Amino acid sequence: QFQKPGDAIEYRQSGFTILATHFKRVSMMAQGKTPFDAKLAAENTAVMMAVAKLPFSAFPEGSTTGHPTAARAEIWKEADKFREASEKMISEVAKLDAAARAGNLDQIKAAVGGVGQSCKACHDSYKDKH
Ligand code: ASC
Repeated sequence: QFQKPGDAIEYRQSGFTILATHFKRVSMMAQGKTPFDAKLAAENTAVMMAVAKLPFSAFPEGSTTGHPTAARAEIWKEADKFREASEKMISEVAKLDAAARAGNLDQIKAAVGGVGQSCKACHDSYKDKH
């Protein structure tokens, strides 16, 4: 699927960057730091829906050998738990997307919290601090 480990790393990091970029736009609205625009919120969550699962196709075993990244070895040692954590994030993103499509700011605020927690939970276990 990926020619070299570096290709997988670039792909998954790019995916997380896109995800975080569009999440930030929605969370800024949820925090009242930018004006709430229901259509814009839903456009951003649609991108999140499309992208959320993609990085998890790009964690081939051994891909950090010779390519140090923030990815911890536990990703592969606890592959089932890592998959569960990824599925949790994806389901939280789906809730946020539903809230945005409904144009419900209170639901969006709650769902932004859920997505943020699911990002953080995975980082705490599987991402080196740097
Ligand atoms: C973000 C972002 C994350 C999460 C995390 C939540 O906006 O880029 O990685 O939220 O900080 O705790």
